[in-house]
Amino acid sequence: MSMAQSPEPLDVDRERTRTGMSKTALKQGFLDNLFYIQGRFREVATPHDLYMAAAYTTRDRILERWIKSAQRYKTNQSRTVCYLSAEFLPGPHLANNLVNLGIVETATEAAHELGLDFDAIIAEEAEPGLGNGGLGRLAACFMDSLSTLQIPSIGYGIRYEFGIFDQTIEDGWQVEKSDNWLRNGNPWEIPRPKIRFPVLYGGYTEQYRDHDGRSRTRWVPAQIIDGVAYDTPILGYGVGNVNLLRLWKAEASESFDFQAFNVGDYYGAVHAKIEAETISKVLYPNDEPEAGKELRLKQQFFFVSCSIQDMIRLQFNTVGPLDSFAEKFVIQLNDTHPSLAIAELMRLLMDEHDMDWDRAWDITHRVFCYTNHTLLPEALETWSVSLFERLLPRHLEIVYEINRHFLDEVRVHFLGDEDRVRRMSLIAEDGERRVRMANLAVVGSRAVNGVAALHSELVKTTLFKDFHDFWPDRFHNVTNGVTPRRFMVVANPRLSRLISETCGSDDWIRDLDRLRDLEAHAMDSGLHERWHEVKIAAKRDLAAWLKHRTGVLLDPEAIFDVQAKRIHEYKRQHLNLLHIIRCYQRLKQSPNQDMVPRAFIFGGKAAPGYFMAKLIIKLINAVAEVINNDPQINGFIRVVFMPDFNVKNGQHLYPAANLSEQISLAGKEASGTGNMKFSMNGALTIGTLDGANVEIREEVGKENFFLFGMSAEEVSQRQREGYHPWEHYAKDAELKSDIDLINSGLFSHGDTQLFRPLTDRLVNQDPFMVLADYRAYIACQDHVAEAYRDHRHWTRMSILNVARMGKFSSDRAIREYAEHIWRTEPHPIDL
Ligand code: H53
Repeated sequence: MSMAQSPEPLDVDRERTRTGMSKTALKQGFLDNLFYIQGRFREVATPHDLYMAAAYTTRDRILERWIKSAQRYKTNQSRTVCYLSAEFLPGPHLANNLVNLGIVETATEAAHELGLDFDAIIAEEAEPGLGNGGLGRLAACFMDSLSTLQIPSIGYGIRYEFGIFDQTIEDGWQVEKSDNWLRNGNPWEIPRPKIRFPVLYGGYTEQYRDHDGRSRTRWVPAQIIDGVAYDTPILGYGVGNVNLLRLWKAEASESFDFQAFNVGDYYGAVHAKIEAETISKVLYPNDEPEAGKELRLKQQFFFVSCSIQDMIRLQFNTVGPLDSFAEKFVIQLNDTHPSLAIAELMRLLMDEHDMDWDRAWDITHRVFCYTNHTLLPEALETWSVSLFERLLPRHLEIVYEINRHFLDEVRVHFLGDEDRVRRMSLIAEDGERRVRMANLAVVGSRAVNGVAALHSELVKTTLFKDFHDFWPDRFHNVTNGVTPRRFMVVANPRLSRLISETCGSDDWIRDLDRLRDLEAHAMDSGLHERWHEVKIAAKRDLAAWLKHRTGVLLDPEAIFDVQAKRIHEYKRQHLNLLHIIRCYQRLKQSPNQDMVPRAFIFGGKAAPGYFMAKLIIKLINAVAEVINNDPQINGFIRVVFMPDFNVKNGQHLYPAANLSEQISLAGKEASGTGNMKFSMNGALTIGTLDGANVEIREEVGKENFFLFGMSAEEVSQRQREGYHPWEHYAKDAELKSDIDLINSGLFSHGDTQLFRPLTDRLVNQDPFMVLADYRAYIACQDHVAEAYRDHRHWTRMSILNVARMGKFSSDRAIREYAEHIWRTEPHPIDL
């Protein structure tokens, strides 16, 4: 070999040393950070000190790329995606960043040589729970994919001081504990005290004439609060690109403090400070929130106003005049929570930057795009006009003006159809007048999308039918996806290694369609054996974790049947429970029958004010207590509730599941993303034709998916005909006896009333048609058990599930947004 072709490993070594990625550099960096940042030496360092030093060492390695990205984006004047979301659920950063930097092995070895337990260091990290569930986690997956696909982007949101509550279970009930995630410091964020914007509330508006004699509007607020930027770098996988997650913290505006001081009101000034800070104090813990809370509207306006002001600042810093704002930026609204941004951009362009209405509207409606995530009527945001006016008087005027222009167009297009005009109006006039945020979002955006094929279809034909009639080209579908870095590589290193070995490369991590290469090996018995071992190992890990946390011992040989997601009636955890009770009754009736052992595992938080959801948690735990302690059952079935399901704990669950429960009533779950995470980790799905389940089944093949239940079409037909749940209860003896067993007091120490609200609701109203799908569900579960007996066949199905999950990478979703909606290009940053 000539000198010119020096062997590759040497180059890699040299490069690693130069960029600080070598083992020696990592060790040195770690010890330096332990000493200079934490002020500790090895012998007295606490586990938290060790974690902080590891985090800073990792962050240091991201910073160079971050600065390079920022410089390059600025000189290129790159088109930037601004993802506005009231929630981000990134999960613990350390392991993910190590994966994306490509230094997991080096860091593990470095830690080992320093005599440290690397897994313990990683486990030390508290996760930023700045979201409730699917919507916030989707935002985090999208941030990962945007960076990996090298698309310049900024995620804008709120730096909640208290994220989603920590859940504990006491006497079977959910108990909420506040999540003080910043208590021990957050090594991943960089405060930017100079990036600070005033946010105005309340007061009144007035007309005045500017120096050219034009009539203008001025907003005289009653309160001003500052938003200060905190930046977290989001590194792409195997690339030099680092994008920004910019979260806003509320602080008292100094000018206001001084005013109070001047009149000697020291306490008043301090009080104003405390009040200001409440705005970013706590995340609302509802997954599909009901509108109405003043503080929530204040939060929404707070982060939206800071974010739009920041974009305008960036526009002036990079491109220049505001006329090209819609070329420089695209703003994606993650649900309606940030849709005030439409009115805020109009206000800033007109009132602060002298634009007339038509120019401002031309920019505004070219810059915004809106994603809808729900059809549930109770989750569609509206705000009472009186509250809106009190808090945002100028924005109400702007909303009215948008509405006036818009409804004029509607009237011309649909002559004489005043019913339609009423339905499409941004203001609901039946009863108390309310601002309809979803209508505002549709009118103010050039693209609207749903999050799975079925959902997007329903968006067009039901929720936004009138709008679709008017603007058919505005509507799109982008099926959700999840990042394989977090949910495969970080969560399931064993499976990831096995896949890479089987496929001969780890290219699948950036190109998930490459998982198809596994198909060629789906019959290979060597692979079957290893696949099974990987699954069993994950099940053992989970069993140990659950034993430690809950005291319940699971048999790793049993089917691990998992339902982990927010607790909500539409997701039908109680349908799952009815099946468990059925299994229990069968075993009691014939204890010697040959039943396939099952471990039923639940996880998920209930909104603190959602009584029925909390009662479902209590019932799960009550059923668990009886079954797990019944000597006749002898461990054949076990039930366990994993407390505090979040991103971190979920990482124990996905690798260990055999069966993934995706059993919402068809038409109710917009997409679901847990369904994708489980399937990517080799679980088979039992599910309805809801959300993305439809597409998962299409991809993995109907023979590799356990389908049951009514279709969305059948559901609406049943509803039209009139649905009478008590008929099912009366006709189906097993169903009746399962419900009666709950009412008997068996699960409640003889209390026959405790679960009555739940069983009465099922028998009398059953809004999510649990009883209608019960029989089909039980039959389908019987198929599952039979299928599990044939290990070879099951393993083959599991392999094929993973092999065919390529579509559900968030990289694919982001590529679709970039191509069809955003029209953005990658801007690679070389390593
Ligand atoms: O958004 C997910 C979907 C899921 C949907 C969820 C969601 C929230 O988490 C919160 C509010 C909301 O309107 C919708 O329920 O089906 O997968 C991401 O799109």
